[in-house]
Amino acid sequence: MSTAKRYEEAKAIYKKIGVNTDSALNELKKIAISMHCWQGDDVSGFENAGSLTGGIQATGNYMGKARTPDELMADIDKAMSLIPGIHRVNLHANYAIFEKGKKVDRDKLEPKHFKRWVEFAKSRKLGLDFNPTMFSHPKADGLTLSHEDPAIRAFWVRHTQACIKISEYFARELKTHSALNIWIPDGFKDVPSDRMAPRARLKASLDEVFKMKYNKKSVIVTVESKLFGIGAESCTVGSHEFYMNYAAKNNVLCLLDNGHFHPTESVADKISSMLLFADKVALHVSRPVRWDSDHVVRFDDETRAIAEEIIKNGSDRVILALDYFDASINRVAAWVLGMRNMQKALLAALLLPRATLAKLQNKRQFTEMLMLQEEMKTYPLSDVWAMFCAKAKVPGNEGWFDQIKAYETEVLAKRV
Ligand code: RNT
Ligand code: ZN
Repeated sequence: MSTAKRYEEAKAIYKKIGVNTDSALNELKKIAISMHCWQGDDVSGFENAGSLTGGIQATGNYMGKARTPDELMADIDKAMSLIPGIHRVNLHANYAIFEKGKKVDRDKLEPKHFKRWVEFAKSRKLGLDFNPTMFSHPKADGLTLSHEDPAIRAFWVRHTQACIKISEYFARELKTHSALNIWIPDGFKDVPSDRMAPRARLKASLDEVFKMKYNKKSVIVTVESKLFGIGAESCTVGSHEFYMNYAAKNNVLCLLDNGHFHPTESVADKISSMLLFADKVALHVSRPVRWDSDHVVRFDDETRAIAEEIIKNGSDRVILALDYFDASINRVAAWVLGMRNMQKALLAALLLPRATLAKLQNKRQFTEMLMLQEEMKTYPLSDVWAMFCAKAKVPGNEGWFDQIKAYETEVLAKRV
């Protein structure tokens, strides 16, 4: 059956329960997801900095990892060509592109080091988001913005400020906001005897960063909390409570990464509470498997629950980015999978009879509410998804994987 025919039938089925599939497709088209550049090369960046540090880890050794800006950009292009819609790219500061012999340290980074990224984004109509890189560096030895040594703290303060200026440049050039996310790896392997001093230093360092003037409309600063990292199991300085309070008092936003909480905590549940006290909330959608493992985002219950909250509370209030790095599978496919899964989850949420479900809850008709929530799971989502992909001229089913296989043989396998 043709995609159009399937869509017409699905449309009628959804219409019976009061859901308009045409508006769902229009809404989905408007949602830009920030695709993280670091899935393409296992968070390596272009500084030849050596191994990944900071308590995060990309495991696996699949062939074809991008080694240069050209390779990474080509891989991003390939991935984006298989993802419906126009999205954004999330860069890290260690993806600066230097002219030969003109490498500078991270506190000296300037917009010009990201000119090629801006050209890349401009010609593809993509927005750019940004992240200071406070790991994989000699001055990031367990602590950064909360370091005991004022000189090291000052270095990372300067780095963060340099990044804010680069974000301003992105926003100016690309005429869309740039989200600037601050995450630090700071923490302690074993139980610290003083939790207050490092947190006080982090607070003072952030205050120092924000003494600078920047365009608050174009640069949306977010702060990302974490529960633990490898080698920082007993205490992370930038905990959720720390940043939730810091954000509230300093007019920046919280970023919730769903790999950064206790395994049974639900980030989906947190979104409405955050949005009652802030204009927006930022997310790193990831997939923690028993720990903050950063597996590829699946179309699973957790992602769907997050997507439902995004849709119910207004997608314009959520700064949406993905964050995972799986080096054990084809990295381009990993991007496509995660992005398409996030979009499918958003579409599933858009296709819920939200008003009816809310009414059932209000009237305490919990049996009927449960029944309807469950029945919705087997509604013909795939027929609507196929139409969304067809409109974007992207394969609507596993057909996209043929292009990954060809790219692997023609491009990735030759990177030896
Ligand atoms: C680490 C955080 C952080 C990083 C990226 C590379 O636990 O999730 O967001 O994944 O900055
Ligand atoms: Zn994250």
